[in-house]
Amino acid sequence: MATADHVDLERFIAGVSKRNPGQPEFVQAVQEVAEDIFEFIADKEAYHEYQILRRIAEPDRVMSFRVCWEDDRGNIRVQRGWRVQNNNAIGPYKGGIRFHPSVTESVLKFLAFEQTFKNALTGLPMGGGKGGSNFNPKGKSDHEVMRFCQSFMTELYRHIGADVDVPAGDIGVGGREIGYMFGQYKRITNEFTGVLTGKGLEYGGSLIRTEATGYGAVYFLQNMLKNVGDEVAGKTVVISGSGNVATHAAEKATQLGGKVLTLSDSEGFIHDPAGIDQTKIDWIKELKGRRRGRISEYVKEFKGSSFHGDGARPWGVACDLALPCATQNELNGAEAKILVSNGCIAVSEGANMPTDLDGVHVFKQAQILYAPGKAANAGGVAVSGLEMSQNSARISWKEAELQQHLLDIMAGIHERCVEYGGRKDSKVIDYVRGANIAGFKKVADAMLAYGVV
Ligand code: NDP
Ligand code: 2IT
Repeated sequence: MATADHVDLERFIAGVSKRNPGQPEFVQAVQEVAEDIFEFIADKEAYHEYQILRRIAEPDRVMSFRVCWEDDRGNIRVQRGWRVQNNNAIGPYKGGIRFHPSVTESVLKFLAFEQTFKNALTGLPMGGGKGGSNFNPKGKSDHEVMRFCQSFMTELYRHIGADVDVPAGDIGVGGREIGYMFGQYKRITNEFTGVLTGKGLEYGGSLIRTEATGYGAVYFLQNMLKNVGDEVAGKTVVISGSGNVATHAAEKATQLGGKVLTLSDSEGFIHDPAGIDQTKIDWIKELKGRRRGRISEYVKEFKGSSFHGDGARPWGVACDLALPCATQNELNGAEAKILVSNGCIAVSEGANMPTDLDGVHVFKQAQILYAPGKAANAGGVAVSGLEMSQNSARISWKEAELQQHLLDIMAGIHERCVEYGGRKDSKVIDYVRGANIAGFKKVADAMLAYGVV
């Protein structure tokens, strides 16, 4: 039945582009997934008949709202806020909130789409969502950030709930912002529920949530290397970003015996041939955290290192392992070629969609170990899922227990990728294909169970 629905990939992508004009990031994310799913579903009639891919690539709903706030000089400022609820077939919508001037509906739709597959891969019952605003927290006082967060939540609260949609942090949203937003939610609703994750430990947060994304991305790398009889110890590591994900990826890579050579921010990257060890990582955490400084300040503190400005990216520094942990499309096809030709054997994405489509094709063709963000950075949302469980049961698990859960969940995602990413004609696992198909299958089968809803 419904053979007319067997549209080819090109026509499908042309349709997605047409229905989502001016949304290149969203179209890119859908294309990357569709390239694998079309092959997988070729002989699976039910997925065609019920238009599963088409339905996953159409968010359940997108809310857009005005956010007014007053700056410290008394000026009234107007920002735009969104929540994209992509799919709740396997659990409440779940995904971060991003505050950055580059945030658009396209960026949040791509993130919510990716989140749907990522959350399915964790094995926990979470659907996919994402939200945010074009608000720029850089240079704002704590009080300005508080007023913005309160105003943002005053609109958002009506769309979320512990069993409906559970936001968390992302770029520009850390512990401070989650605290302000949770406080406002509680004030408006008079309810203390696990409506947000990434909360402070004093008010329902989970141990290791802060570390989980960066650690998880390195655990995934470790799993890929182990699968080919290799390890992190003794390897050089290039990392982009210097926020939550990047600093914790650097920390775990160092703990496992790797030598981290670079970190970056939007102004450029630092290169430290002596290696960015734990003392230096702690200094950076303080710099980028409480002091809200710039990565360029590193070279004044640590001799022998250099700063490369004008937004330069670290991919030209020769390395064995690479972890893009800053933002989307920060690694293009030409940079992917340089990494490969410099001998990089594995890439694990801490960020969401950091590699553009050309870069993905370069890594796939070179047959290096390449883990897409939806698999490699799922450790963060996985521990968010564990925070939800702890909140529902009104208990707190011990650190050792949570560390073991994180290790097991990352190993489980790796296994699912191997199961669906192996090819008869190659010994190399296609992790992109594995993640796409394993994530898709779980959501798709739940959607089939519901019929047309
Ligand atoms: P942070 O805000 O803590 O840090 C972001 C880092 O990336 C900063 O170093 C920032 O530099 C840099 N950056 C941001 N935007 C750009 C840009 N346009 N160009 C260059 N550099 C940029 O965010 P996170 O560490 O939490 O997030 C990093 C990535 O990881 C994102 O892709 C996010 O979606 C993803 N992720 C995060 C998870 C989490 O739990 N936090 C979970 C899974 C994925 P600067 O200081 O100059 O802005
Ligand atoms: O991209 C992501 O997975 C996150 N920003 C974390 C989402 C979450 O709900 O913890």
